[in-house]
Amino acid sequence: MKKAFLTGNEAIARGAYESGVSFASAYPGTPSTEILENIAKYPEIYAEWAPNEKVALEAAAGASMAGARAIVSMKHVGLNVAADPLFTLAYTGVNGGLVIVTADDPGMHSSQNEQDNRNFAPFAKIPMLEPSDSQEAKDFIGEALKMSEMFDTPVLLRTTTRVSHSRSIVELGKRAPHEMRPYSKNPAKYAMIPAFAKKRRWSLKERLEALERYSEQFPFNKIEWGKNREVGIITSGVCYQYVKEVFGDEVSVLKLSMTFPLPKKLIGDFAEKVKEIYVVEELDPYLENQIKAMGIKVKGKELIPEIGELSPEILREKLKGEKSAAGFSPYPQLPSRPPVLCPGCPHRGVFYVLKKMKAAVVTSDIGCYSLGVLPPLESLDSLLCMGASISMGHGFKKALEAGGKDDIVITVIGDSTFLHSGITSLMDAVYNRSNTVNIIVDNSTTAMTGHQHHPGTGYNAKEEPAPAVSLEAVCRALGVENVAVVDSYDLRAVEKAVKDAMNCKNGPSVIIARRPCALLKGKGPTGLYAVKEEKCRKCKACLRLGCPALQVKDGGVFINPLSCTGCSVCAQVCTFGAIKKVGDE
Ligand SMILES: Cc1ncc(C[n+]2csc(CCOP(=O)(O)OP(=O)(O)O)c2C)c(N)n1
Repeated sequence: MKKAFLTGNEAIARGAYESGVSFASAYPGTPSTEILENIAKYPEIYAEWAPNEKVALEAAAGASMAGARAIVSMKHVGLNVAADPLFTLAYTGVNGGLVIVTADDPGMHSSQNEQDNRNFAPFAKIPMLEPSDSQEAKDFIGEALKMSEMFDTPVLLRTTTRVSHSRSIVELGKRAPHEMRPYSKNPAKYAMIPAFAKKRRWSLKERLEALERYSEQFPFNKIEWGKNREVGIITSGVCYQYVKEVFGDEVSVLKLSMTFPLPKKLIGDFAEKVKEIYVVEELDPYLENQIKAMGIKVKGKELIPEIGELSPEILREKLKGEKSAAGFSPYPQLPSRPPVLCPGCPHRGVFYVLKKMKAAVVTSDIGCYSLGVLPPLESLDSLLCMGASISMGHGFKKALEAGGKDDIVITVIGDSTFLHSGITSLMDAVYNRSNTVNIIVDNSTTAMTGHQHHPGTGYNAKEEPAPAVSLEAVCRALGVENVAVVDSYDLRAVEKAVKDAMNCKNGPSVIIARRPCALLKGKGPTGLYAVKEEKCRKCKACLRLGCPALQVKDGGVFINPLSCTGCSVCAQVCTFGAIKKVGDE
């Protein structure tokens, strides 16, 4: 038996491969991104980046309807975007097995909110599995596909950051090719007009009852009897690892792997045999509330925090009263290092210009450019969800106008985010005649999640050439009359474009500030800039760019040659001509 040391995400990809999945779709989002990146490496599986999670799920639903085994993956907030097809998919069911992976981010390492997507399972009436390590992550994909086909239902597989990104040993198997199931026309199953949906609602109820019986037998829902039966702990996912690390076999544990529908009888049996029960779970009292509703007395959230990630240290403190001397951080003495835009980031100059503009508001979106909210750039006012910048700016502008004001409203959105959900917002601004200034900061990639391709980059998920959507053509086709394209590194051009757009009164303007991300291989700027000490007045105006290559030394500024990319933006900002390209003079 071959073994490998895999992350949860790599193991999920391996599980898809071994289980004969032939269609995979996703939109990137931490901590889920590497699932599709790894699936794309298998030539046997068709893999694609979709423009957003709703499209990804719908495409996977189509592949499943055709009879293929399909997988779709996304981060927790991605499931909000995909919620519309999700809820009705529970009614239609599947043909080939369909797994929906939702990767949650307790503690918000890389997210705008903290969301416990286990709640989606009972809400959408879809069964759910929760792996607690990489071996289970791989195995549960096979289990989920089997369950999906057996019960004619999509299945949710929910991970969290620590399962997605931690490595553990996985036994590898061979690919078991899956025969395409034949598709036969059946509108009563696949076309959810009310008359058909009403009937499917009843079969959905029967399916959930059957799934609950299945959950009682599901071998990965298991009791591990400890040395004593005074204390029993019910847990799932990564929390199972924390419980084992802290208590070993001191206590008895009911490990739930199928967390919807719950195996009520198994839980009841366990409860009868232990004296006191604790529910150890991250985020919401999801298990706790359901177990309490069964009439079983448990302790949970009165002891264990419902905000942020859990850890063995937190459990030790809350359940054993043992305080960790070092606190919860292994290196509490280290200063915190907030994230910053990279040296050479093309977004930096745009924010430098925006800070000078007297706009009533600059609504932003989600991407690397969100960092423009922080000092020293501080040019952004809002961040809500992907695609919200243009629509929020539109609403802001209309509200100002209703109050008799004509102040400037600027919006900022990335290229991947524009294609994800910004297009419809811009359509709204055109349709409803909003005089907003909309800047698409186009760095030709989905940088924030690690450089994934999107429909505008000219390449697909397998790095093969693909048709590239033209952002300017899309904007013009939507009816935007004022579309300008500028080089993000050219501060004068950016400033002129913004000022011109601010004077336009015939609907929304779009400025596409374009420059590839400086970290894209072979696409970044070249050269090196240095400070001419004799010309430097030590005014430190260049530090307002917040470029990590610019450092204070002996009261003046020094450009670290190891970090400088040669983007030239600092040289444009220096009014004394003290920053020069090395080799130019
Ligand atoms: C619904 C949803 N899906 C995915 C994400 C993760 N995510 C945040 S920003 C982003 C895209 C960033 O790309 P782009 O807009 O091009 O900006 P860049 O980071 O390249 O500057 C992604 C995928 C999210 N926050 N919300």
